[in-house]
Amino acid sequence: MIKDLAAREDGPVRVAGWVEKVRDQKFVQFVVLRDESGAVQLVNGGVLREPDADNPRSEILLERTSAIAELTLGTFVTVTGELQHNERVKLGGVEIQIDRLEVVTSALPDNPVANDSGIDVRLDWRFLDLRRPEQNLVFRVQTTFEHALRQVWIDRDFIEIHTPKLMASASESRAELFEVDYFEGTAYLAQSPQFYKQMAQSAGFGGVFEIAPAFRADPSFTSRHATEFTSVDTEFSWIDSHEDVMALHEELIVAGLTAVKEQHGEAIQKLFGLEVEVPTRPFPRIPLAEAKQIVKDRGYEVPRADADMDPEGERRIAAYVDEELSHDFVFLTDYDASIRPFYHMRHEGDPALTKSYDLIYRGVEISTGAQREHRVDVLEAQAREKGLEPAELGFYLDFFRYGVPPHGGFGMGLGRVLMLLLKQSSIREVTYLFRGPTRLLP
Ligand code: AMO
Repeated sequence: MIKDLAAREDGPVRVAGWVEKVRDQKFVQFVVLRDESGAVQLVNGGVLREPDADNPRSEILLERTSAIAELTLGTFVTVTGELQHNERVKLGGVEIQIDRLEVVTSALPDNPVANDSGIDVRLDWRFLDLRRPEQNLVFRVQTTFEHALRQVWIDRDFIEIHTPKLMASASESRAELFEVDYFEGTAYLAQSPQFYKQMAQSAGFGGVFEIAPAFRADPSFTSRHATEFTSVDTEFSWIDSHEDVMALHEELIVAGLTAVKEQHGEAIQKLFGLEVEVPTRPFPRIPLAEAKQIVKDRGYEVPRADADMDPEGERRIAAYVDEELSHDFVFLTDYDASIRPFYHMRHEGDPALTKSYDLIYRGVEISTGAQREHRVDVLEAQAREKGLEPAELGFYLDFFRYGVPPHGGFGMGLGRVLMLLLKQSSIREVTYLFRGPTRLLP
């Protein structure tokens, strides 16, 4: 790997990578070669443009000179040569004097992705876009973040589950449901593993987690919505309230960001100009009604008093938390039952409020969590209240008819976390292959 060259001693080496830059000067040629780990400068000091009868290596030198002169950017080559440490070389302090350069696969000369290409061109040519070091880093960060979360779950003895993405009914709002032909009937793409992660509680699994695709037929073109996104889900038993869910949530976020800082802090600083900030625990908690009042007192009224916090409200409450409490995260708690799904548990003393929360990170909702209602009669009544007939919920209600412990969990959008962590303008930048209302390719 190219990144390991600096630690090696001078001497013969063999490297492979993509041609990133060519400087073809009269007496010397330079090539910058990149692989997924880094870049190195190659030098051809034996430039020969005309045959030289006195030079026994004339033919080899001529061939090498013209091969380098003809290299197109993005061509994949292998090179053997002499590694030399040289402090004056900015790129890693080493260079390779080329002995032999072999083109493995050449690139078309008209690379459609230039540095200033717009997001749509870059997404059309995502494989070329992903060759950029900052894009590569996004997915290394994602790998580290997911790994750290998995470690927390595994340390707590949770079980990883893989729930079906083809379903017979909706699991969240019916308005955002993708329908697919399914033999003689219809199936729906899972919007969330909600029902199945709760099923694991009735199945006696204790704690479960899943990191998997979720689908929402949401026609919006915002920077935070995708029609297919990666949902980070967990659910666990024996909780007293949504407080327990928030405590696990904090632990996971802190573990994820600590690992990202340790493993990629320097690279993130270099490529994104950002310091990774690991939040302190506990994260601030503000009941939704109070949060609305705070933003109102600061000059912004959430459009409908009985509605969810809108994006502007989220930005404003986050600004307040940042100013007053110096925190990037805030749990908005105790949402009105009228704006929450039927399966959220309500407060004993105040059934108009749910034991639920949204987690806001740098002004954007990244997660919803709650304690779930586990008493089947209450669950049925809450479903009816939302216009859902218990018969429609068939198998789901059965989970609660054979003994189920109190439980709760959350779902978190992985793309949103990455977007906010790396301060990117859109979820498109941090999704391997983005899916939106007008994008199904590549
Ligand atoms: P909710 O619908 O709030 O809750 O979704 C949870 C989180 O998933 C992410 N998300 C999205 N990300 C990108 N594009 C979308 N279209 C999109 N929709 C949602 C968000 C959101 O906060 N079953 C509950 C979770 C639970 O209670 O366990 C649920 O799905 O980051």
